[in-house]
Amino acid sequence: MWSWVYRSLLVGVCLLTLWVGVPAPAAARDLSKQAPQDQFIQLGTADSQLVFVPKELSFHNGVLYRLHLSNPSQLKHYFTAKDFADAVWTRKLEVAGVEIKGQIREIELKPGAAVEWQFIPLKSGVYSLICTIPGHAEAGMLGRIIIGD
Ligand SMILES: [Cu+2]
Repeated sequence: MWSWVYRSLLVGVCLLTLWVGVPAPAAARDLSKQAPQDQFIQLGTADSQLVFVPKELSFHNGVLYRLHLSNPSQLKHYFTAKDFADAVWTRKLEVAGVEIKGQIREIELKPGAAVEWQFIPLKSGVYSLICTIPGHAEAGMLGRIIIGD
């Protein structure tokens, strides 16, 4: 009689342990609904240096970013980082009241222009950034973008 009670209790405790020990499935999260994290990059400088400021940007996978690009110089510049662009999901590109959705490959900024790019990095890596205007990369208009976990 008592052994039957003990055995039942033991089985009950084991079942309870199994039940408690099974993790619940993670709640699915809509990554596009995060509040964006702001980052800034300047293409060129007001005194006409051919540089990206900063020269290096760093992002984390799965985080929504709003990258503010601006060109304070007197020359036009390109933000060209094709492999980086392929490693992110673009939510939108916003400029002067216009929103552009879809994959972004390259952004050209005329003197004084500014644009906001919202994206979520998807793939870790170190990507090169370059301004493709002839002579600009040679003069130092190069950078690096890092995506990590
Ligand atoms: Cu340039």
